[in-house]
Amino acid sequence: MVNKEFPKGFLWGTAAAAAQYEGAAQMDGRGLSIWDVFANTPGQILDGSNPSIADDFYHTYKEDIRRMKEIGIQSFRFSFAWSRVFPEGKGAINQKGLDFYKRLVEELLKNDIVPNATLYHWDLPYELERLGGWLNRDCVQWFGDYAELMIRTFGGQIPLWATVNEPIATYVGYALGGFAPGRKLEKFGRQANHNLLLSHGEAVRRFREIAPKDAKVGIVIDIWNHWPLRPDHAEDQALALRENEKTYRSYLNPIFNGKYTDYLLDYMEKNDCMPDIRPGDLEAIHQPLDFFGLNCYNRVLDCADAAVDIRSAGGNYLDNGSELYPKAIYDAIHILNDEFKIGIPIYITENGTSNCNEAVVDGKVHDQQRIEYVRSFLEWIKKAIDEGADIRGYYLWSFLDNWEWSAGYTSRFGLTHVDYETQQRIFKDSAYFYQEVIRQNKLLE
Ligand code: LGS
Repeated sequence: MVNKEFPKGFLWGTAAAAAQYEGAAQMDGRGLSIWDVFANTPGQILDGSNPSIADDFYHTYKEDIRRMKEIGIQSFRFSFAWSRVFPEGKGAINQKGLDFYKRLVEELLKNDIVPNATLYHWDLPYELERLGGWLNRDCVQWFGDYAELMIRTFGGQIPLWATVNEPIATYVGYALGGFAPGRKLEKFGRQANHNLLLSHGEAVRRFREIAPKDAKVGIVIDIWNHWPLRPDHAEDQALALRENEKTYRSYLNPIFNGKYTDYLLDYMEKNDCMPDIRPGDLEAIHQPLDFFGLNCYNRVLDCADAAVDIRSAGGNYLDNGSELYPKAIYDAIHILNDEFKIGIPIYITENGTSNCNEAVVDGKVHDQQRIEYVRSFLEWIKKAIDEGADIRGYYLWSFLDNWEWSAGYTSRFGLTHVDYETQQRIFKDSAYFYQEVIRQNKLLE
């Protein structure tokens, strides 16, 4: 008989980010972030919304934590809003902002929910962006000082820390313009990424100096592995290779191997986007970590011929238009363990799926596709564990529907439906499914 149980002590959680949950954007001295400003630029957010209210979690956290408890959530991954703590990104501390996180962490601990904190989940203080943001090398010092304050304040209470969530978002914000701050130059993207990695290294260095011994630090990276749509076409193969090198591998290589690959260096040289890399930088980035946070939602199929329909290769598709390919997470785990030989435990820090409209009928939301999605990803995670991968936990994105960056409120990822007019919460069917998974600590049929 196949053993369907997850290892004892496997941590079941949900993940969130400050800008997507908290709201209270002008409350108690919080400074603006680049996302507040970006969202108020016409045309940037699909539904023209901004994150100033979101889930109003700043005010509802107690009730939401009570609801997490009801589902059996064992750990809550959240991020600190840098501009709540340092309204100008540096200099004067906003005590009221820091106090909010003290209340939040206390409430989680009171409910036996393990806090898992991310220092940077995309919401750079706007005052720092005015100084060049991640393009200004001083960001290493700014981020280091901010990280130090948070580690000193919460190091004894929070066992799991991530420096940065998905560094690629910074590339999207500086090279492609699709995310805040909305800059559009490949060279900016590469420079911002390099400085962000340096800042990650600085936060790890400070962590080692001041954090209690049993607190762990890692980084969260998303792996969207690119595959050639037509495996026998050299152009598709080349495209997939290039995309992989330019995306997640451009972070994994410096962090775990202490170098940028020749492939990437050559690309940056030829495309006039080589960042300012100084002696000692790669050593500063390449530091031992305690765990890896893997975000994985899907794979990407690449085709060099734009006229070919990607779906022509077959496969399963969800109502939201994306492919359901749960093996993506198994492949990602293999990339980390076999290819990069990271040698540290992995937490799945995000996985989940969205819908535009999820009808509430008689007080219920029948989100069968989310249940299928989560079930199928868990199967592949379990297979990896059975084959020896050291995976310690799973964080479903997300407990609540929330403000989904450029998609605004149109993309619902929650186990809980949120009515943004009234802030009323309703558990979807998937919340009860997850409750049962957690209760039994095993794969369900
Ligand atoms: O909100 C973010 C989640 C949701 O989906 C979170 O803050 C990020 O860290 C992360 O990138 N997230 C995420 N990524 C996957 C986007 C999937 C888009 C599916 C499009 C369907 C047509």
